[in-house]
Amino acid sequence: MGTFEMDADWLCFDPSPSKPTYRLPPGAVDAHCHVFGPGDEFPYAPERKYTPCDASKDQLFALRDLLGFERNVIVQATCHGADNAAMVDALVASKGRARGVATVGPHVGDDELAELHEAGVRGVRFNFVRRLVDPKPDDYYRSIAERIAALGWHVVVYFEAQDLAERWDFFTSLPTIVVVDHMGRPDVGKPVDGPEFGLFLKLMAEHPQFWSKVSGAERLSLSGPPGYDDVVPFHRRVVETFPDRVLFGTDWPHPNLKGHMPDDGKLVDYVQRIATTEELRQKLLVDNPTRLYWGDDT
Ligand code: 0GY
Repeated sequence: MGTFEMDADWLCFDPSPSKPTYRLPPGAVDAHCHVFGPGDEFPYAPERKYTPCDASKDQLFALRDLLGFERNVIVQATCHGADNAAMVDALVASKGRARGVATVGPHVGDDELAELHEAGVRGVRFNFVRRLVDPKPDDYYRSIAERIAALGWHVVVYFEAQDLAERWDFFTSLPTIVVVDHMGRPDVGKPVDGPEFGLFLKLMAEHPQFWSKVSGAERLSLSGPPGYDDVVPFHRRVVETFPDRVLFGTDWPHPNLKGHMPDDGKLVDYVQRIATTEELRQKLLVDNPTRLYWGDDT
């Protein structure tokens, strides 16, 4: 047995996902995914709120190839805290085919930031989901944002819809592009034209530095698989209203899912339902993530 035992109710990712019927366009990017450990090599953080099953870089790259993506954006998961070693190891092994989003503290050294940049990190993640991280004051995050703005990086924020009003002034004062994970986790049992999702759409409309990931259908859905039908109108609205500021990601290996584990091949097929023209899919899957994460490639 390894050093870490996954939580008793942890659902491990699908070990044999289907090949999508939808053929991804050349250059497609899976812009939200993670690596977990392996814990024996890259220990999970003492302050973590969950212990997952291991999900290695080699398993991620095999999935990338099966699904037909060319590139990944690997987002630091909270089970690794601010130790970015597993994510950086994956970036280096990808040979330029992955970029990263890191977790750092306000006192991170200039040398460490330079090393992260060299490895392929282009953003930091601020996580406001209380079941995942202990809350920290706004100034903690503000000082990180000021440090990383100088590198041309952006901020990725993860929060739940009911917290947006309270965080609005802070979010809109950040000095960088701000990418919102999973569309700010709307309650899809509420109307797409209602006030809760309306506030998120207003954020995107009034603040052109905001981007949204149209990801997490399997996480947000109340109706569940196979179609995640109740999430489609929300994702579609964001894709069609802000086609140049949306990203798609599988969210593999799907931390903290309860009830079911998605077939990642079917998640790729799902993209056709939320981006209904070739032009929208080209922007969502290729042009937008390439501009944001590989824009400085010469
Ligand atoms: C996600 C969502 C979750 C977890 C994390 O870093 C994490 O631990 O992001 C979640 O539990 O909702 O996007 O991976």
